[in-house]
Amino acid sequence: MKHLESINAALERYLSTGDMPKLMHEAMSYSVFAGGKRLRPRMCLAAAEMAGGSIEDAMPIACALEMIHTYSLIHDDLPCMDDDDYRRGRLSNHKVYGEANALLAGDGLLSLAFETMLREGISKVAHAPRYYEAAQAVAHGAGVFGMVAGQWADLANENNPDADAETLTYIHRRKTGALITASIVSGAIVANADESTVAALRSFGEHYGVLFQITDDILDVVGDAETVGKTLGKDAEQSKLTYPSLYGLEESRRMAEREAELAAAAVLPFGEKAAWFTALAKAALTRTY
Ligand code: GRG
Repeated sequence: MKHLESINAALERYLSTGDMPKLMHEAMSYSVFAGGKRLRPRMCLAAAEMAGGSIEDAMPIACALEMIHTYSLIHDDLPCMDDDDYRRGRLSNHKVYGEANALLAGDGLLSLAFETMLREGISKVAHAPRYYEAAQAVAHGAGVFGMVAGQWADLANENNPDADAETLTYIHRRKTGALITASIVSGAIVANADESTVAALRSFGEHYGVLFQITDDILDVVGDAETVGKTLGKDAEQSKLTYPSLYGLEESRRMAEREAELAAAAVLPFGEKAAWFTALAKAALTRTY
């Protein structure tokens, strides 16, 4: 898979920078190196590449995105949130290290993400002048305007009989879509892309985010737990508002196809240069994990 090895090598390096408690490092590494798809860092690097930028300049931002994503999964699995025993095909972090340590491992990854971007940015801004603007896009997608707000709204609407399609859209644009969009937008910005390129990639990210969430919801109903690597059927068990529960499986599949088309259309003007993104959107429709 493109860039996978270099992303993993950089993550190893960033996670081992400086002196920290051994068990804390182990708990953070346990989840980071549990075999995730590295979707967000790969999107960031692909956007930087498409916009003519350097992979090396984008790498700290790409890795920060994966650290933030991993922290969100660790926290989401905690008993006070989704209470999940399995993640990425193995026991979730709190099942191995205990709740308090899992909470801190997540906190550690979140702050290490920002420390990594800030530290590496000092040497990179000379050739990537918009480095900090890209880092700000990551903060925007991860925090109170993005993923954290989405998770908040998700929890707030559990067992809410009035939650409707608008609520579902609000939740997923933020919980899942915002960090995905930030991944691609930050990659374009660090590569000094012009406004129209950033806008086109943002539009791809927004449609891809919805597509990804619809297919995630579908997998929760019809997926194979071993392949997906987590407990399935939890959405229905927790009466969660999902695309299949609101629209049914068939209509959800149609909606996913529509979002894939819209995502591909957003990057159409870039032709062959955007081939990786077009293929990504197509592959999401048939993903099994
Ligand atoms: C705790 C602030 C906070 C947020 C949690 C990510 C998240 C928000 C909740 C996880 C619940 C969930 C199933 C979200 C749907 C989409 C999603 C983020 C799936 C997991 O991402 P993948 O498939 O995972 O990219 P890997 O393991 O491949 O990296």
